[in-house]
Amino acid sequence: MFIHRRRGWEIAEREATPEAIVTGRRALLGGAAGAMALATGPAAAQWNIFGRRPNMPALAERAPLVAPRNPKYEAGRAITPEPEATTYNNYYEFGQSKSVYDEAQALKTANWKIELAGMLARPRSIGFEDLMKQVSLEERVYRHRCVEAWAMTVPWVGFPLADLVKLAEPASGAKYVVFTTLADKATMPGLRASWYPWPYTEGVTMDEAMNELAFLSVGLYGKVIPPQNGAPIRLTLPWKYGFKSAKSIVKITFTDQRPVNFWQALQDSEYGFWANVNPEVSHPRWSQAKERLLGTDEMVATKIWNGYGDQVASLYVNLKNERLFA
Ligand SMILES: Nc1nc2c(c(=O)[nH]1)N[C@H]1C(S)=C(S)[C@@H](COP(=O)(O)O)O[C@H]1N2
Ligand SMILES: [Mo]
Repeated sequence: MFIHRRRGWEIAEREATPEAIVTGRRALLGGAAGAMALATGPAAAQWNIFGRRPNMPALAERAPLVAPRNPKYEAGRAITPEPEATTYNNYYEFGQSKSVYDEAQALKTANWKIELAGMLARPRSIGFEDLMKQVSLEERVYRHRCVEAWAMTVPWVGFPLADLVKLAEPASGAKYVVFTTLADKATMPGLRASWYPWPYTEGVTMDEAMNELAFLSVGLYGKVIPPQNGAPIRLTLPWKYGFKSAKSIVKITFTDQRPVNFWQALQDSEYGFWANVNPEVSHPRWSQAKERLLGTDEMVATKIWNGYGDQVASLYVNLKNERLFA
């Protein structure tokens, strides 16, 4: 279980962890009792305050994957140090702590296929390598904002989601794109948490999928994406809370029905379909006004649409009655 020593300015990250809702274990480790257990128990030796092991194993070398940087997407703040972005992760299929990077090395990406399904003239399966031959890769530096109020700034390598949609040739009636991610019991210990609605799924509207910002990432920091960040291919939707950016995608479905995503299925009052970043709309259990930058732990103000309003605000002008920000 993830144990977190709290600083005055922080929300307790384990309270912010959606897992706390279902297990109700929040009370057990809250407050002074929790801090004491941490200071005296074996946990104190094993974890530092952000859940990272002090004696981190060396990370596996990754193959280079270099693509020209698209200068249009400069993030306006320092890039997060690579070891932070690759060792502080949310990937519940491998466990509920932030330190799943070593467990995640069990992910098998050889012969990866993505099923293209639903409202398509030609439903089919496409091999990852085959897909790579049909897209052109670029690098984009995007800000990432987790719903738990931590944030990072990452140079992703990938291609616009719009390019994949065009390649898939959906029927004109398709309104949503749904992403299903790998659920492999043999390699993913997190799947034993049977109260979660596996497999992890996410979805966006067709308009969102065609927006220039919507990105499919296959690399980061000039190298192939590691398992813990969603190898071999994951969504990157920088104006939405991080949980929308589904990792290790195995199926993409075009449909006219709005999907119910993983976190929404678990707790609709806290995690909805749209999940656009907005500092003024609090999570029911914490404020979204600020975010903690991985690496420096600096607290900075969160911006509406995570600062990407110029690109995405127009998508939502006719959707004022929707719950756009949670
Ligand atoms: N399949 C899958 N995708 C996922 C998650 C997950 O648990 N499983 N966590 C999400 C959350 S909450 C966040 S913040 C980002 C984290 O991405 P990172 O670990 O690369 O920073 O992945 C998202 N995609
Ligand atoms: Mo997240």
